[in-house]
Amino acid sequence: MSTRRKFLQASVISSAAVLTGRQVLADTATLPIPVINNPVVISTWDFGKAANAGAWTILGKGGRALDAVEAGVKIPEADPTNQSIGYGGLPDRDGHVTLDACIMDEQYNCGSVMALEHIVHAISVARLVMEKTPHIVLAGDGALQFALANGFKKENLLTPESERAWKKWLKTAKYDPVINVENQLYNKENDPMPGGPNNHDTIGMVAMDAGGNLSGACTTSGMAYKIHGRVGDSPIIGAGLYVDNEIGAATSTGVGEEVIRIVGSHLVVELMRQGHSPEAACKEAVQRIIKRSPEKSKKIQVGFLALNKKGEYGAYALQKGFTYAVKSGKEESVYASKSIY
Ligand code: SD4
Repeated sequence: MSTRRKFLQASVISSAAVLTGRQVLADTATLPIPVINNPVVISTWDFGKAANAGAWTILGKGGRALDAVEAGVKIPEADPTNQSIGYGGLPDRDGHVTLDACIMDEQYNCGSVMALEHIVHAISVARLVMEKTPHIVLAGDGALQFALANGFKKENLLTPESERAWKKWLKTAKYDPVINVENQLYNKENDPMPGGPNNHDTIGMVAMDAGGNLSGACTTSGMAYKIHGRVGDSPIIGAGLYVDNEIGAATSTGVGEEVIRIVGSHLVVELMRQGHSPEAACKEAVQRIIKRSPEKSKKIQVGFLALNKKGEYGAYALQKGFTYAVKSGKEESVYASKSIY
């Protein structure tokens, strides 16, 4: 290493250490980034709290963010009471539970599975696609075949509760995504989705480890009662999740079609690159959705959350009711996101 580079590295470490009272690991000769909160993990919705605790078993011991986000999102994937992710997820309109998931590390490595059936831990299949294949995305039968060839067990993901909800929905068979239940617009008497108000949710999780590296994971059974084969934003790198280790990471939840159109998570990261705080970047992305379709945006939910390289985080949603969970050495909290409406 050149003397100049060594000198720059030393000044990165010492200036960051002065600012934070802690040694920051830096391997590039860039401007000092005062890390104020790491390790830290953030994830979507109230159930993110249990997922964060799973991630913390790794982050708290100085483990890698990538391992932490995988371990974290596996918690709701395996939870049959969570009807929006993994085992117990609500099916598509034909009764198939189809999973979408993706994962991304600090070096732009990423892997994804789309419309995967019969495997509880879609996120682990996505990680294997990233690590063991020359590809990024495997879909449908090919993804299942790959999972089975790599030792994953074939299981029935449709629980009796989710099957009951689907059969109830079949009576009207009207595809009409419902905004999260806490939302003021949601009216139980008029529930357009008799299968249950929570017909969509997703876990998106982003984390920074003690070494200052970022990773993210996103996994879902997608929009309930969707057309068979429909893929949402969650397994699309840049839409449902994006990680740029120099800048930050972002993930999304809500009606995926609207997120895909604006490449939402990538947009949030790029806005942070331009100097926006995580919350301001998420707000700007939400406003982009409103700009395209002001009327439609009043009837759907989309939420983003983001973490920057300093360990600052924030979120923003279209509607009230979006919550997110945070865990760091300083706190374990669930916050209500700000929203436009
Ligand atoms: C999708 N974004 O499949 C997912 C579903 C979701 O809150 O997050 N709903 O479009």
